[in-house]
Amino acid sequence: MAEEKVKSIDPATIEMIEKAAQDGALVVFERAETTKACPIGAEGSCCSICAMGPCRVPLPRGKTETPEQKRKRVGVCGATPETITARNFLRKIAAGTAAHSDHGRKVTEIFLAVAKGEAPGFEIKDEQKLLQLALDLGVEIGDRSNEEIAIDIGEIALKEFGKQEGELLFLKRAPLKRQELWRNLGVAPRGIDREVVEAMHRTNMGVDQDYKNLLLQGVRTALADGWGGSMIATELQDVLFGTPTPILSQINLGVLKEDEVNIIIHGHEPHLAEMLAVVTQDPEIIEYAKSKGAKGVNLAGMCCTANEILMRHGVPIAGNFLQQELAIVTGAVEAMVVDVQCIMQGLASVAQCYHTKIITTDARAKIEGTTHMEFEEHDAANSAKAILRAAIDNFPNRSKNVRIPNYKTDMIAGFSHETINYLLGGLFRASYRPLNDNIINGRIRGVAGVVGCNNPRVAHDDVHVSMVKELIKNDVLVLQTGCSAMACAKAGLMVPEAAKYAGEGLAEVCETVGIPPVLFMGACIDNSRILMAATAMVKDGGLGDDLSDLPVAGAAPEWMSEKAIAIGQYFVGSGVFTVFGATWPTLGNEEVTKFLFQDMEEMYGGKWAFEPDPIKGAQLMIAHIDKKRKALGIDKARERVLYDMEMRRELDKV
Ligand code: XCC
Repeated sequence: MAEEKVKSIDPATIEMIEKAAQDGALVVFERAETTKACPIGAEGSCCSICAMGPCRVPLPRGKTETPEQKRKRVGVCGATPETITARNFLRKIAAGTAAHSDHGRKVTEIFLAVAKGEAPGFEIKDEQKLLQLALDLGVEIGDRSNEEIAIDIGEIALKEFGKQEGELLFLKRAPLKRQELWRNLGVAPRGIDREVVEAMHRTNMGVDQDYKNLLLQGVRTALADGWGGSMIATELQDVLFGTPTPILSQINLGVLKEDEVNIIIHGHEPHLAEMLAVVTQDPEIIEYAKSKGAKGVNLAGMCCTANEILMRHGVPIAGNFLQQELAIVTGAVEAMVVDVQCIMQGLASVAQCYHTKIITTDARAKIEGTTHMEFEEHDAANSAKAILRAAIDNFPNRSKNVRIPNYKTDMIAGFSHETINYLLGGLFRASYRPLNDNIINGRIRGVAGVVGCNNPRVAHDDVHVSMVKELIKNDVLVLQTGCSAMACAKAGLMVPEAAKYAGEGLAEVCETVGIPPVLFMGACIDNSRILMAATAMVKDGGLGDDLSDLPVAGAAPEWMSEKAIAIGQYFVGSGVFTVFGATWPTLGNEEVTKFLFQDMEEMYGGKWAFEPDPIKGAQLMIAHIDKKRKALGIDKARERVLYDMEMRRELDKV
């Protein structure tokens, strides 16, 4: 008998998959078994761009292809497999960039409304960051009010989306050498929307039919995400809702409460979640919950919205992407409140087996068969209260079929780029110097960003956790966002005691500074924080003069969303070696794959790799880090790290 595939390493997930089966609820883990991935689409060899097809041009497996056969392996229009694969890849980047950037645009609109006094209930929380942004963007400070400054910043930010010429303003934050490289290659993005539109145009039938040229636009579009839409979102959210600082919380389905109204906020944009976090505390709401027989209201997050309110308020997280339906399976969730992105339509069908109300709140994302209550940011508190009341009204409908898995793990989150700066350098001399010094002296071998989704094609959380453990064991400090961060938080890697999993050098630094070896940096949009942290390392000196010189690497070992491809591409375009697991969407074409996996390194100093085995993936990253250490001339330092008393005392001064 064939061995049954491990679905998850998370016991709460396993328990709820079993309950779902008993209750007759069809969840993603089961659908992934019945709906097999299309092998031709998975490797990027299917073109559905026009109605002469869809055309399928897969590699003939196991046979050597003659030049004549290769000449005939084309679409009806004559598009070569290279063009088809590259077009598909670019479209993923465009979609991912559009998603992050439309989030950024929405935040900018709210930011402007707050500055103009048109969104009561919200206010500018981080004045220091506001002023820093004003300096970065050339906005006059003088004796103007925060609101006046914010209006100028908001208007400049909004223009970045529709700008037609020049280049995105935040590109100037990158190391000078990187900026030059982008300009020389012609990939400095002009305006965010413009790059997405051009990507869609160029991949339309009969336009750009040179795969290298298509992939060039791929980098330009992705950079408009990382150094554009995503960075604008993170920066303005921090000003509006506060820049995260370390905060203790808990994660996993065990954060749901038997005797309270459980509301899960799921999706990506933080404004509704922010307001819900505030009005959940309102005595009037708590009284209302009590009038329905509940002890109170329990708010918990899911996916990236969870990361946003975790980072700023310590609101507990119910789970990551693959747990969204399972939260409903507990039978204890009165409402799942969703906005945009990563929201499975399967929620609607699972909710039919329980009493849970699925409430959509954004005009851009409705789901058939669910309740729509649009969030009105100009009347945010009342809008949020109406949603809460609808959830509370549903509490008496809860059946006896409730089982909350008894699993939750402590974690520390809130490591913004600014916080890392303070933690390492101290409040009065905030700096990345101690990090750079510890990299140079070899206690820390390098830094890895491990990010991205869950994918039911691989064992849930296992790939993230195995990769991250391997990295920290080898003295690589890990920065995390998204569902990957949640996987490792559930596995207990986000507390200082996790230093026991780290190599000796990394463990010493963590113990001295008082940080975990794995740092939770926020939502996927906050991968821009990792770009800023890496840039700060370059600017601090001693580790080369470009991002591509740093001993760093990136990974998204369980990715599934197009957004992950956009993120990976802006890291590669910024000079970072980036490893993806699970599946890879160009494997059907050797030339395109070779270009991404090898040739890009010569152009950008960064390149892609695909490795589904997490340990091998981590080893590729470590080998890359060692290669960079050698190029910097600091490879010998690690051999000398013997931790005598003098060195320990020096470390204590950090
Ligand atoms: Fe979505 Fe952002 Fe992926 Fe998780 S990591 S599945 S994109 S929630 Ni962003």
